[in-house]
Amino acid sequence: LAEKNPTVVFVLGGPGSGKGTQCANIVEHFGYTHLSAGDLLRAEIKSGSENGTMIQEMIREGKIVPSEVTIKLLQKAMQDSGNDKFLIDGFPRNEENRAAFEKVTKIEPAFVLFFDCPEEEMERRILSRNQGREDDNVETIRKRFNVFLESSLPVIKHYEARGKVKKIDAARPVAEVFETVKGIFAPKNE
Ligand code: UP5
Ligand code: MG
Repeated sequence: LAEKNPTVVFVLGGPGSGKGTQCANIVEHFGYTHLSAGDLLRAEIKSGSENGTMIQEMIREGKIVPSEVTIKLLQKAMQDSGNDKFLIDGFPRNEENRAAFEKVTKIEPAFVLFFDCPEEEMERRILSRNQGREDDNVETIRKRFNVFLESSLPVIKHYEARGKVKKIDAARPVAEVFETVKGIFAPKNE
């Protein structure tokens, strides 16, 4: 995989910050393949895999699934896609995820999109989503927020220190957020 020198963009932000929504827009305009780590894990539960029960329990508790599991799913999805440009949405979620991904894949992200959004707005969005996700209840949402602050923000800090983070005000309407996102992906012909 690394020999192909793929372009990887990590798309990070709190639960409900709009990662999936904006990734769908980016795919449409810029030819990336969207890989949501959460979606891959949920598909793994549905497929009845031997890890399914463990993954389901961790998601219900808002906990971070062991890196090996998530990285395997991401690698397979990257290989199967045939593409060489990826939006990796919702991963890495902690320093261990980040270090393991680099070690295993030898891939460094081109940059990191960080969707910054206040907690009240994220909670409002998740509670009105209604897609039957087992983690979309007030109790689990609180846990997801805490894990984000404690474990995921340090990953963003890591990349910030390396000048790789493009922070976006994600509290605005979808179309406005995408205007900003477009400016980051659009080729600049100066
Ligand atoms: N919406 C979106 N943008 C909006 C806007 N600008 N204005 C108004 N509404 C907006 O959006 C959420 C909702 O808000 C939607 O209804 C949307 O229409 C609306 P969405 O785009 O779905 O936000 P997103 O950031 O993708 O929210 P999501 O809930 O998917 O984020 P999480 O990070 O919580 O979920 P994820 O699927 O990544 O992870 C779930 C769990 O899986 C984790 O808690 C963890 O347990 C596990 N996990 C791992 O263990 N490891 C991983 O690597 C990844 C996940
Ligand atoms: Mg999502």
